Amino acid sequence: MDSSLKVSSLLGLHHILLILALLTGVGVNGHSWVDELTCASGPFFETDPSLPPSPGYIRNYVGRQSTEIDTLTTFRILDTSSKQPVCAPNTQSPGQLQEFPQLNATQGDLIKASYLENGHIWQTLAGQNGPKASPGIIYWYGTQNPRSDRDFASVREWTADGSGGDGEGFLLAKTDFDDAVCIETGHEDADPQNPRVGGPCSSFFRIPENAEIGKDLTVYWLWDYSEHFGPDPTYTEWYSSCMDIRIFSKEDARRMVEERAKERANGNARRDTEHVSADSTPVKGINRHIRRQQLHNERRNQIGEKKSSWFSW
Ligand SMILES: *[C@@H]1O[C@H](CO)[C@@H](O)[C@H](O)[C@H]1NC(C)=O
Ligand SMILES: [Cu+2]
Repeated sequence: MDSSLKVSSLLGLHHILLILALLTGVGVNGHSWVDELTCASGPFFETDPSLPPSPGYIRNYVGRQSTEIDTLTTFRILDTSSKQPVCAPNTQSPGQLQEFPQLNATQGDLIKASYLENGHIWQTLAGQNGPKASPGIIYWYGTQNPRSDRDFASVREWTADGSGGDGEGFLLAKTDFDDAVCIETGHEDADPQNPRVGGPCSSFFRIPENAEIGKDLTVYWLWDYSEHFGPDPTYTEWYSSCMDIRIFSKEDARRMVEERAKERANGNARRDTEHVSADSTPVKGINRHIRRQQLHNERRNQIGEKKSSWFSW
């Protein structure tokens, strides 16, 4: 209780800072990290678009309301040696703020991760990083043998069949950072051949079919941005996000989804939440404020254009 109260008041301060930031026109911007995780298949996949999604989050995620999200969440890796921890100091062990729980999933589920490109794509398209620059590649790795001292180099040795390196984990997927759809809001025309949708980018991976039920799957998002300024073997720039996904049996998952549907039907969903934090109303208010602001910016930037879109963070 004590620590959750502290967290609430801390977030309260962040809200005030965010309002100040919005009023003074300073954006919450920065690098890239995984903001949200959702199931794109399986029992937890929300097929009803009218229901609010309940995403899961990376370890110790602080929320986009936090003006410090960039410094707290960006973890830049400049040294790929075996001494380099794969996770940021505050995410080396499992842990979540109450408002930002971990994702729940079942064996074989497709997982969708969202992240903001924050200029890494549109600036590359605009040629600002040099003619051969690339937004890079995302690698997804998973293990059910988590270690707080897990180092970057040992993760990179893992392979899709699990035989690589120390054999404790798997390469789950490899995708382009640029999903060819997303772009930072306001830059929808950055690629004239391929008009973009303003908002988050997506990358997908699958939970292994043989993941152990009742145990977390620890997942590492590793973004190789070493071609930030074009190919250069002497230049290293990687980023990581670390997360835990709880693996449920299909039966338990279906039961949980049914429970939730019942609670909703009874109108109890909100009241049932264990402790609604004191500042949950400001969160909603700020989200509405951001939405209005984004909508306003979109309209101003894209007046008369059909493909206008905006996203609500
Ligand atoms: C996952 O399940 C736990 C209960 O076991 C719940 O507290 C948490 O909110 C769930 N996460 C999501 C993203 O729904
Ligand atoms: Cu960056």
